[in-house]
Amino acid sequence: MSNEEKEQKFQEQIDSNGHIEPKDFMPEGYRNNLIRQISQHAHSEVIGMQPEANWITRAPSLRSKQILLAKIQDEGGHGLYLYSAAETLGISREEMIEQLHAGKAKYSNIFNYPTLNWADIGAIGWLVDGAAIVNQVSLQRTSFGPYSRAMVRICKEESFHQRQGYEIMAKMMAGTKDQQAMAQDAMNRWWWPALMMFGPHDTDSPHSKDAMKWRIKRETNDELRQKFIDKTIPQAELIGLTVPDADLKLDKKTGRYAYGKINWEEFHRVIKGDGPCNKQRISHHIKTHEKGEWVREAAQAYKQKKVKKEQVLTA
Ligand code: BYC
Repeated sequence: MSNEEKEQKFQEQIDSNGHIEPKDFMPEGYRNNLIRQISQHAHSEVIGMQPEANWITRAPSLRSKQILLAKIQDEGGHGLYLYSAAETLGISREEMIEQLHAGKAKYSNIFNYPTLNWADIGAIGWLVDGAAIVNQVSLQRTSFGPYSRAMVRICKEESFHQRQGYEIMAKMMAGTKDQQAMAQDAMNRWWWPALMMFGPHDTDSPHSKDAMKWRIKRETNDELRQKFIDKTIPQAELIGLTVPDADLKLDKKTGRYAYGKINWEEFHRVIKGDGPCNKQRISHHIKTHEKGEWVREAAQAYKQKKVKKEQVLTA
């Protein structure tokens, strides 16, 4: 088959909602777009453990500590599924980590903001995992098989994360005046960065056109952001939180909310490395990665020993 015929067959497979598997033919642009997106997704899961881990020792009860520990462990697991999915495209985990440490690979804007108090843990679960799940439910139908299957597993855990965050916010809103003020303050600080998680508007999103044609993305950045807004505002109102956007307006006919202007200058500054916590997040990752070298070496040595033993037994 000529390259053109292969590309046509590839696109037909995608258009008929089929999956592309690692050993199938794929255009280089498809492979590179996926490596970029999946590795950045994996880095987000792992870097996202840091702002939450900050509160494990200060969780207000044994129950909340157990829940937070389980959630953070889940995030680490999500990162591992995703690194494995990216590795099937021909990049190694070491290369992906190097790109992260060198500032060549991005991770979600949202994890460059600090967690100042317990209400922030509620806001992350409710808003950040809430935004992530809207995006990830859509990605369950992505065209690349290993990414799609990883998303199915991840979504099951993500909905529990969203609920634990909402529970924290609901409890605080049913508490003292000080607790209510803390919850509202967390809402004020996390709302806009959560909307930015969906990426630039469709008209300013360079990767969207190819990603939609190849069904890597099934819905656009703006479509997903709108879904998140429409589903989250009633949840905020139910527990008495005010959404910090004076321009919010419900269109009663469609059930959709018009919303105010997003500060894209802030978004671009943060994803280029100049957010409140970028340096701290990367230097912590580098330090922990270096400290963990003996674990990787031991795992490799164990694997080699096992392979040798199997070779002796089957000789
Ligand atoms: N943050 O052309 P565009 C979680 C970049 S973690 C930073 O629209 P695309 C959790 C983009 O990379 C879940 N950068 O790109 C974990 C591109 O730059 P490059 C995280 C962003 O890829 C722990 C440029 O802007 N979820 O749930 O078509 C605790 C142009 O953008 C962002 C995912 O990662 C951003 N928000 O669309 C708690 C979802 N947005 O690469 C919770 C998977 C854009 O050219 N990813 N950029 O240098 C996606 O769905 C897509 O990659 C995006 C962006 C919708 C994010």
